[in-house]
Amino acid sequence: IHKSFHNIHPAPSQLCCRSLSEVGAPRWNDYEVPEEFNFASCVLDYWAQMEKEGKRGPNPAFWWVNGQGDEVKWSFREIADLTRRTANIFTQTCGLQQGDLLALILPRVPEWWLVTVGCMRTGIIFMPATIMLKAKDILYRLQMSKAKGIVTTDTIASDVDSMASECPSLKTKLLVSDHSREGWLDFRSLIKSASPEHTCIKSKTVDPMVIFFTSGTTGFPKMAKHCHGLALQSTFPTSRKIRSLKTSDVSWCLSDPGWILATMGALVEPWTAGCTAFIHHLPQFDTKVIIQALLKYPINQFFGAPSIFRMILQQDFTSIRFPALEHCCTGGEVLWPKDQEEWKRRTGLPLYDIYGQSETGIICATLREMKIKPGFLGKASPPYDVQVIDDKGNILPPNTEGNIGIRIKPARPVTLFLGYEGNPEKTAEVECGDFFNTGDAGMMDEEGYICFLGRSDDIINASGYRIGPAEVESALMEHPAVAESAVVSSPDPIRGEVVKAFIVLTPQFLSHDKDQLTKELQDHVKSVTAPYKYPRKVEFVPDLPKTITGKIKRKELQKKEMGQM
Ligand code: BCO
Repeated sequence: IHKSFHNIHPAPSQLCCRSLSEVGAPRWNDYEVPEEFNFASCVLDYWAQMEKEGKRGPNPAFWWVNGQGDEVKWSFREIADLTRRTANIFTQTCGLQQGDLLALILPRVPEWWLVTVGCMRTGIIFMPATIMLKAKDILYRLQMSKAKGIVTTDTIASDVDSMASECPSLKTKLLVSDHSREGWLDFRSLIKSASPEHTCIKSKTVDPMVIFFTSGTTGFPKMAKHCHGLALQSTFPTSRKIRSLKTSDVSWCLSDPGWILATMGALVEPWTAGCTAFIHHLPQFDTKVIIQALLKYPINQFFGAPSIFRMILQQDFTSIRFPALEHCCTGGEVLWPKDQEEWKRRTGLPLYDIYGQSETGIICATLREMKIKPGFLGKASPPYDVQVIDDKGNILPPNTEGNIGIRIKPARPVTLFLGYEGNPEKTAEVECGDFFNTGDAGMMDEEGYICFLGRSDDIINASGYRIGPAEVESALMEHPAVAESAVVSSPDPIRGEVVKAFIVLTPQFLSHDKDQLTKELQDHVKSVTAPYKYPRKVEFVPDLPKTITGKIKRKELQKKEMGQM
């Protein structure tokens, strides 16, 4: 546990091409950093080559269904062809270049996978975001990033058009739709005529690849920038033991394409293993559809946030056997031991936990071969050296509560984000001595298992969504009924936590019906920002607790909410 990252970190070497000559999935050692790495050429094209040589089975690499009878199945060779075409659309038709930023706001449609790999091939930095974003969220992202391009769908395109004049950097708009739209390039038509000949860039492992927007306690989301090395983590022997995916597996990761969980769990991880990434369009979350899909399709690997498992367990069944399902994995929020037990009791399957952040990829995991310790996340996942630290960055002894930290000195792990783009102050804030401070409180036992004990700051994790209170408070303040508000986390039996707003009303709304006003404020938040952030609980209060300097004491409200006061 205490071994220094530096001592086990060999010198970078040129390894990328080596993998292509090996039989078996491309892999690097847990701490090996090749000088050059590109997921498209090193991993995806490898599997396409294996297919060509008859060394991979006939199961598809990608299998998409929409529940209405439509289905897309692609082999690795087809994906290689289609993503090369996508790369040519970006560089030849759109004139985008390596290092340019592209906003990627799509639901679970096959084109999301093409755009992601197309960006990797060209070195265009993609910025995934959820389709739930509203106009203001999108404007913020386009302006913050100075994105040169956007790929999105009909529902978002009109918002983009309405604010185009405020985004001077935005030159290219690509629409994924069956209809055309003035001023937009039609992705589905272009891909048919684009050339399938494209040479993947020779990216350095440390060259930027992707930016995830991630919420903080104050202000609006920050841009966590990752290099191509992020995708390297899934090739490491230890990471491969998390789910032990085989080429014959059918893996379903339910995450919305806007989150790092989808980039890693629904694309990088299954394709590194050469297996099938199964996707259900699922425009609306519906537990019954999930259960039906698990019964109908040969899905043997299932991955989603704990809330999804809890919601399935809410359904009226005492026992269920999903015919193909072998392994279930969860992450993104706290997994409670009682849900793990209940899932095992009713489905016969253990539920394995992983832990990570938008800044990190997977930090800890309970590998398939490890014993599950209920209430623990698992152990450090290489290349991370994870320690529980105090506020100065000193390593704490076992069974002592502190902050979960990742060692960054003397060497920064290549899978850790490069920093918050354009925000060196915030990047410096999360560094603590020789460690990156996750901001999560935790404890490690004598065996190296780590447990999660909550956030050290005000960030809310509601059913796996990381929500900054300031974002919700700012949305509430736009409503004339709100004089002041304070947003905190509130415990919830299904979603783990939900957003709760304490609201001081303006005088003219004091006499309004409170239930009606609650609904109006919830709808208001859903209409001005991504709806997953809306306060599921609202309490009207005469005033808010404040410090003598007038700062709202969120912590006090939080403690009250947790029943600790
Ligand atoms: O609850 P309501 O029905 O009142 O509201 C829901 C939706 O109906 C509503 N909505 C959605 N689109 C809308 C809209 N309203 C207006 N306009 C629209 N366009 O908004 C609310 C959405 O809330 P939700 O998504 O929390 O609820 P839902 O649909 O019940 O989904 C439940 C979950 C569990 C499927 C969902 O919460 C979920 O997907 N959670 C997991 C998130 C996740 O994947 N996190 C991982 C992040 S990455 C990470 O942590 C790093 C790990 C390595």
